[in-house]
Amino acid sequence: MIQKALKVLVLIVLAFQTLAAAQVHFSRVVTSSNMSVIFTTTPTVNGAAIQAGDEIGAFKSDGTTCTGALLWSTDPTKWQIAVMGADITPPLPGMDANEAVIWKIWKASTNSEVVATATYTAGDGLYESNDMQVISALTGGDAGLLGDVNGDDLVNSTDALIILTCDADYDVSSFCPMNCGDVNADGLVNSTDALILLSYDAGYSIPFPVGQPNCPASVTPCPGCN
Ligand SMILES: [Ca+2]
Ligand SMILES: [Ca+2]
Repeated sequence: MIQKALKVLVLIVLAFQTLAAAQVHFSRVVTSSNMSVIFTTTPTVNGAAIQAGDEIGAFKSDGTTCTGALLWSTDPTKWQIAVMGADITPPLPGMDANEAVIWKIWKASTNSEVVATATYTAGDGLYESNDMQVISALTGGDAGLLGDVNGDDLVNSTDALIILTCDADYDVSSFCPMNCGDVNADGLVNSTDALILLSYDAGYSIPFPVGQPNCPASVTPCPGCN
């Protein structure tokens, strides 16, 4: 009797876990053909890693027909999305052969969608039934402002503090990889960049385009990003 009650309890808990982790935003078509796309890194929006509960959507080139949806989780074994192809009989909308996939990211925290750019290490982003493609980077949002590491469109001492915190190896992974933090473009995000930002915030003239959409394409993340 107790065993049975336990089993029911476990089922209820599992059901609630499933509810909590539901994919809710993007509404995709379901057809009889698809290709798999695997992500090898956490996508970013405005330079900050997306969080569990955010969603990735694949779209036809019209940008409105959703052909794939993925609820993001921290488990890399789940970083895979099925992108649906069009059916002929009966006709169902989906990707056409050689049609470019458009990617979007939905941020649960702000309930906002952004278009994202993918870098492929296998495949080319053109739909092919039964293909398997690999995306090594998916970056969404605007280019970001140099120095604005928390993505609030302001460059101030808060950004400097985040960089110093990261440099001191405290976990600030929600702001990583923090490309906009490499203010002096030396490939590193560290206390030198924080000092430059504090100088900028204090109104000193500095020889870097802080506050401009000019973030480096890649940086070596600071210790608090790992
Ligand atoms: Ca900021
Ligand atoms: Ca730097």
